[in-house]
Order: sequence, then C-alpha cells, then structure tokens
Amino acid sequence: YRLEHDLDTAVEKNQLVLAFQPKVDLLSGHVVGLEALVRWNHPSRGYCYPKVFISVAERSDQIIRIDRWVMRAAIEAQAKWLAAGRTLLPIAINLSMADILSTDMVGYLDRLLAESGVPAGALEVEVTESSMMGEPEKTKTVMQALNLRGIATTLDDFGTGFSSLSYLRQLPLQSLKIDQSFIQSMLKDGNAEKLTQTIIAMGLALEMRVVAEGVETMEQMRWLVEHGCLIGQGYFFSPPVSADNIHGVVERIE
Ligand code: G
Ligand code: G
Ligand code: MN
Ligand code: NA
Repeated sequence: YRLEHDLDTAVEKNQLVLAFQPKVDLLSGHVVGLEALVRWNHPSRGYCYPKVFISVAERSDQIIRIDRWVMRAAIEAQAKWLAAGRTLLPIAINLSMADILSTDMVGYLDRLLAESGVPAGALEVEVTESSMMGEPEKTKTVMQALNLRGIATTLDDFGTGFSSLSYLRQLPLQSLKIDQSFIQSMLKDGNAEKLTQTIIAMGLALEMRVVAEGVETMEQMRWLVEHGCLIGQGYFFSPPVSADNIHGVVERIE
C-alpha cells in the first residue's frame, strides 16, 4: 500500500529508468532488436524490478501512466541514438491490458513518434497472453492499428497463459516469444523438450518469428538452432543493461 502510494509520484519524480536487453539472431550472432524493461529507483528500497511493482500498478490506473512513460522513454532513447548517427535497433516495449484498453493509446504513440522523428518501425510491442484475457476484440483492433503503422507485435511469455492457441489464431502477431520456463527446463525434462519443439513448429507454421527467452547456456542455444528457433534473448548474451551500456554490449556480442 505504501508502494502503491510511492508509485503515484514515481513518474513525476523521475524515478523510473529503462534497461535494455538484446535479442540475438542465433545463426549470425547479430543483434536484431532490444527489449525495454522498466526499473524503479525507489528512494528507500533502492533499485526495484517490475516483479515488485508492475502487478501493484496493474491494480490501478498507475500502469497506464508508467507505460506511457516507457513509450516516451523508449522513443526518446531512439531519437538520441538517431541523432548520434546510429543504425536503430527496434525497441520492444511491454504493454499491459490496461494500456491496450486505454483511450487513445495509439494516438499517444503517433504524437510521440511525430514529435521525435523516430520511425514507427523502430518500436515493437510485446503483450502477454494473461494481459489479453477478456478483451481479444479490442486487443485485435489495437494490434491492427499498430501493425498498420509498422509497429510489430509479439505474444510474450507464450505457453504460460490459458488461451494461447485462440490468441494465435485471432490476433495479428509477427512474433511468438517462448516463456523462459520452457527454455530452462527443456534440456532436463523430456516433456518440456517436446513442448518447446511443438511451440517452435507451431510458430514457424504460422510464419511467425519465434524468439526464445531466458537463454542461459551454449547448449540451450545449440538446441534452439537445431530445432529452428533462430532468435534468442537471455543472460547467455547479456542481462538487461542501461542505455549507456547497451551499445557496448551489442558490439561485444557481434
Ligand atoms: O525486467 P524483468 O525481467 O524483471 O521483467 C519482468 C517482467 O515485467 C517482464 O517480463 C514484463 O512482462 C514486465 N515488464 C517489464 N517492463 C515492463 C513495462 O515497462 N511495462 C509493463 N507493463 N510490464 C513490464
Ligand atoms: O517481458 P518479460 O517478462 O518476459 O521479461 C523478461 C524477463 O526475464 C526480465 O525480467 C529479464 O530480466 C528476465 N530474463 C532475461 N533473460 C533471462 C535469463 O537468461 N534468465 C533468467 N532467469 N531471466 C532472464
Ligand atoms: Mn517481454
Ligand atoms: Na516474456
């Protein structure tokens, strides 16, 4: 409750910060994009991870304010990198259900992009299955609007929700991100391995980009390549790092 109170002013007090984690093409070793992950520099608790505060924020409208800050911060980061003459790597932001349902979310993005001169294709959106529960029609409309602008959409944490398959069938999605729990158990557990293989085959059959999350070892990376999953994200390449450090990380990976 204290946390909820502090969150009310986290945006105004400039306490949020983005960390970036690379998504890597497993065959070429090239970084194909970044995921933006929000952190909160809490005045007394220190550096807080989204696990601690996103679910609190999702219980109120605070999540909308936080995620609009994330949209702005991601686009500002791109504008800065663009001005510095860098080739932009698309940044994926995570959106919650409340953001998708919020009034004029796409218009808000349009204005940020227009003001900054950042191309829409420099932004991507990840949405989890659980966050879409209940509003597939509205989610579809928003995703179509994003796609129309060139903003790609990803189904995040795939395999952990309740209605993955119907979302895959109904929603305009370019990527499917396999939840890290599968990647972490697939080499230890035969069922997890077969399920991961099946998820990859399903994504490929639907002509989606299949991304593995939570890749921590060379063995996992090799298995993924052998089974057709060609994009990975995880500590094996890099943890999420600050805006100042991400290009150094990208250069080291490549
Ligand atoms: O950074 P970390 O690995 O702790 O992120 C945990 C989860 O928190 C992510 O998988 C994502 O679903 C969620 N998350 C991270 N950043 C954001 C954000 O900016 N907005 C929302 N809504 N969720 C986020
Ligand atoms: O959007 P999502 O909630 O899926 O965000 C990914 C989360 O997973 C982030 O909190 C990130 O810090 C975490 N993460 C990223 N790579 C790894 C990894 O290799 N291993 C583990 N355990 N967690 C990871
Ligand atoms: Mn994500
Ligand atoms: Na995820």
